[in-house]
Amino acid sequence: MAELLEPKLPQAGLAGCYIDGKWHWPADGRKLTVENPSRRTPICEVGRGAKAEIDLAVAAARAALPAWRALAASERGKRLAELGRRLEESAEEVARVLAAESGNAIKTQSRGEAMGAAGVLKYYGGVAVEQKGETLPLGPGLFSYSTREPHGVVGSIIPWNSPLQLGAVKISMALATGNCLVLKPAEDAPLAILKLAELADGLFPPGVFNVVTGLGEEAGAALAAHPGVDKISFTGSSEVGRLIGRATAERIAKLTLELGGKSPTIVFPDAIENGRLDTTAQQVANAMRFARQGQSCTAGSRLFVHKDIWDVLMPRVAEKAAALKVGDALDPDVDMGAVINAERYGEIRNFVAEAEAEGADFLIGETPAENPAGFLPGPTIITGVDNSWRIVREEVFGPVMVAIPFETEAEAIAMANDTHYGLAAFIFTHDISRITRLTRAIDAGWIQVNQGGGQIPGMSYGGTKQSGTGSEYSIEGALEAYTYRKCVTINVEQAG
Ligand code: TXE
Repeated sequence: MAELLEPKLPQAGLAGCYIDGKWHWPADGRKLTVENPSRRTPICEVGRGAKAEIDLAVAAARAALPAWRALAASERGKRLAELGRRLEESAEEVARVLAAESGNAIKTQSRGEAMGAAGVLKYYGGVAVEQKGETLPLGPGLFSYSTREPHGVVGSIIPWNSPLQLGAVKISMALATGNCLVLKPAEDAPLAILKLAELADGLFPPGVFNVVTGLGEEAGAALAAHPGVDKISFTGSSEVGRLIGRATAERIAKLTLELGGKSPTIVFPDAIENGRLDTTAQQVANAMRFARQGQSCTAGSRLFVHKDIWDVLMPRVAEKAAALKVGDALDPDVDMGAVINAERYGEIRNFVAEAEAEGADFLIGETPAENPAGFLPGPTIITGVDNSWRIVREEVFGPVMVAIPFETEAEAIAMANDTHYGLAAFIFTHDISRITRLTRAIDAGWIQVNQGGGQIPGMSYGGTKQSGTGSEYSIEGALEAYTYRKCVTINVEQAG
């Protein structure tokens, strides 16, 4: 095994919350221990913020709002772009912290996430000036126009699967549009966000960007219910999404939800013609996000393969997945690291054990061990199931792909849409008519054809059905979700 890389922990690691431009220890001294899921060892302690810290952070954000929203959009953008530049410069340091806390391998995931997060900050830095309004031609006597105004104080709650990337998206969308932000990172992975707060220190006026670390049911629930928060942006489980929906509905606060998926990958015979078998198999494995332990809301976790190529394609996909080296996320040679915690590991284990007990076949993988040294389940591909099985219907959020053969295009579409999710889909074919039919027919916010890539700044990303509301990663998404239209009509004849 190569020598393990060591993370340099955030200086804030013993303080936790970043409120009003200062590091803040919860008054009662309560702490949370962040653990390394690859090794099952503690990394460091952070503050266990709760209602008191949320109150302070929201008050700081409210106080900072008038000056921040009045600042020229280009100036707000400049600061976001500078944060992106600082993150790029510190990418290796931040990536190590990220790998340690999230279990996402430094080689294949965490370095890319640090650079991707920097790219998001720089993109929104550049497009902040696009916060444009409209004019309405009402005739000579009237002048009517609209502007895009920030909602005010935004509360963002993010998960642990790609904390830095999601944090960068939430910070960028809120701040570019003139809102102030209180960010609540996941209790399992708050450290990369604290590193980002360190990098941001002094860049934004105090109170514009605040971080409150803590538990979901304490800090998260207090933020969602806070009367001083005008908008909540949440990424996480459907269960918590519903709770937050209720809390915000109570006071008609604005809400964006990104809640996960069970995305289909559909492969037609022509996708492996002309020497494309290997590339297609690799892209199918990429779409499944095996290298991120499948802990991705877009993961193409339901694979539908035309029966004529099943026997050729499936072994090659299995080969690609099995080639991933599984191990400690800070081992520079490892491709695939750990799932986040004991609870998630146990749930993945239950899903797989249940499928095994019900007679599913395993192309690769096995039921994960009961009490492992690190939460490293490894890639699993399950066959011999149909759309009625729990493992096919529910989001496993682990490196477990189910594969089902199909005969006709109509059958593939019907199975793909037979889910309450609608986030992403992956289609493999080179027939343009088929591509056009399928992209129209499949319910998903993001469809990729002949590739299994990641989100791109500038391209709106969000789901339909129970995958959520609103979209992220684009200026259009930010304007729709983080601003409201203010319309002004001036009677020019009367004016002056
Ligand atoms: O998420 P939670 P969990 C899905 C995936 C996964 C499942 C459970 O299927 O297996 O959710 O993951 C905060 N009020 N996704 O339990 O609990 C919490 O502190 C306010 C898909 O870890 O939703 C954290 O910051 N906030 C998803 C955040 O919510 C609360 C990514 C997410 O945690 C709260 C993650 C409460 N009552 C999980 N309870 C995706 N869309 O990518 C918790 N939180």
